[in-house]
Amino acid sequence: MVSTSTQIAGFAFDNCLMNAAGVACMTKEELEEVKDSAAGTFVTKTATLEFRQGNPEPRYQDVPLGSINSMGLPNNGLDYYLDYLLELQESEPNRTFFLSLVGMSPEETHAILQKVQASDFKGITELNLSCPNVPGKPQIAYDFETTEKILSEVFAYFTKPLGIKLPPYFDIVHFDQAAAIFNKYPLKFVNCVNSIGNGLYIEDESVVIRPKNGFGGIGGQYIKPTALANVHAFYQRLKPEIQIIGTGGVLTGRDAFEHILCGASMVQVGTTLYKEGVVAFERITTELKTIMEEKGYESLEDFRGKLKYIEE
Ligand code: RRO
Repeated sequence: MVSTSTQIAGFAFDNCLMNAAGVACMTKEELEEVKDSAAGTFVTKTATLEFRQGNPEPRYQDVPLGSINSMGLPNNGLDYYLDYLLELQESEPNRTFFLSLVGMSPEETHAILQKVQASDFKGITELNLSCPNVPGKPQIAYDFETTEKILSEVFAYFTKPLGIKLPPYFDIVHFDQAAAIFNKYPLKFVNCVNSIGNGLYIEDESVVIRPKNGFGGIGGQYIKPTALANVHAFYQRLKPEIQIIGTGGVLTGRDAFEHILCGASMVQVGTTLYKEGVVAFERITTELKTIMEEKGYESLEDFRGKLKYIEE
């Protein structure tokens, strides 16, 4: 009997696969589809305090090895997602769902988190510190001073389960510095990684998305080695109470297996879900279970974080 069940922040999920924020999660209809698929749970599109139209279209493009996007944080506003999650708590009391959010300023982030804190929401909150696509707004988690200030202020009032969505880091010193900050706070998880920010994809002689003259976040096959490096770097550095969610380049069960081997407790699917639809969850789960069976693993605990190194 092979199981891909997992836990995050003490909540149980019957499958470790779910959507990545931004894909199949803008509307209740899309969220319902993920909820009723083989996925273990869902996360909402990152919500701001108010509705946002986002950047002009075209702003997302599938490309052969992945995707490029500059959506610009379009979303239906916090209340839309929070009200839906509060309804689900009544109709699906045995399941736990994720709410993604961030403000357009630190003040707005606090206003949103204070609303969530004051609400009856019993699920898990993911604070997105890594949106690469709002013109003039840098990816927050590349600025360690701002990140630390936000976290210290948030944990002065926020007592519900909270994790953060991170951008990919590319330097060992940055892994060390970021982990040292995160270890000071009662975070339940870090999610590695958001898209690799500000790539450029060209077809013939032109960019393929309108905003920012074609610059956008890269997802899919391109980013798996970077995602795995971030998952494992934080798995090695964070205190055990902070779990890792692995996101980036998950096309197959083998990709999910590698994320878990690097330390992930939950694995998110973005570009592949966009390209294939929710049937991807069943396929990837079956592929992951087949690998586990071949290796004699019954649960994720049997191999989570057990990446092997080449000894001297
Ligand atoms: O909406 C977006 O442009 C977007 C966001 Br908030 C994010 O976190 N990551 C991404 O690739 N796109």
